[in-house]
Amino acid sequence: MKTYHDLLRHILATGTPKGDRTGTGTLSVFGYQSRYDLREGFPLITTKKVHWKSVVHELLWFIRGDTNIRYLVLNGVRIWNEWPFQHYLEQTGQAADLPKHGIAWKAALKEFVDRIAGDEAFAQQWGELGPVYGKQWRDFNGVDQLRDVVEAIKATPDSRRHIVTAWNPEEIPAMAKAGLPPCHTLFQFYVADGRLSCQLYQRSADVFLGVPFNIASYALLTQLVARECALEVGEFVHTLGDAHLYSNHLEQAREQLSRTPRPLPTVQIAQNAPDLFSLGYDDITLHAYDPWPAIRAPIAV
Ligand code: THF
Repeated sequence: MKTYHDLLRHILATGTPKGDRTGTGTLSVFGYQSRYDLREGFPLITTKKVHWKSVVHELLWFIRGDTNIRYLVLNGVRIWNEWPFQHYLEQTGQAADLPKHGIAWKAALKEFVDRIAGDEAFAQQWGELGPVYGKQWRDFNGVDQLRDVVEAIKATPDSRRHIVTAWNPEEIPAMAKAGLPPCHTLFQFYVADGRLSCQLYQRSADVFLGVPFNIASYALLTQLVARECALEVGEFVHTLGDAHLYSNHLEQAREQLSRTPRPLPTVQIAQNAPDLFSLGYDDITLHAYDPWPAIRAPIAV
């Protein structure tokens, strides 16, 4: 995936060392745009293995308006576990005794996640991320933005107002408590020549760990909405605000850049699949994904 490699190279070459909320330190640039032509294949990064199952479940979880990690945990998706876990540790006075990513912290995280899966009442209390993406997409102060945007694309494809925003200023403090304010802040759809394109404005981009997921997630969303509106796919335009490589991801980024990209996979949606709002995991299949091995890196919480 040349475009993604260009972004990695750009940050390594021109990024400024910058501190951040998590205390990890980053190399950062401000303002960057990539374009992925969805007609050329599905833009799932091939130079490291991306956990596709997590991409699909996370997106279906957003589409349903769910904000509790229990659905993700029950489906083997780990990517949101650290935030409610850290909140739980802080609320129960254990945070100081368990340094992040230490052995005891990891053991306690596993215990926490097992309890989210096994104990519904515990999950209700501690698995909630607050009014994050799913809530804002489906119920932004009472507005079902996702349903409205799909109806608007069908009714007035030329419109320049096909926007969904997750940035709800009033609810940012509630999101910051156990989850975090939305990184993928706002997206816009665009129809031309019978093709649906999508542009995402992402305020903050963890380029090594998060961005491969974000690209795949919005490319898939574009494909699902295109199907719903009987359109072909166009482009995914990815606009980044603070685009950064965490200081403990630099070696991994260089390792990835040493690998040659492979042909892109494709994604198929079952012919008999239900509408966008009722889609299930088995309705979506990835074909011909032949990535290089995964590259491990710690997530900054
Ligand atoms: N916080 C930070 N610091 N980075 C992010 O990318 C990020 N997200 C979401 C919310 N907060 C964030 C969560 N998305 C992984 C990937 C995406 C995430 C969170 C974590 C991750 O650890 N990926 C690993 C392992 C995946 C697995 O197999 O479970 C990887 O190797 O890709 C940005 O949306």
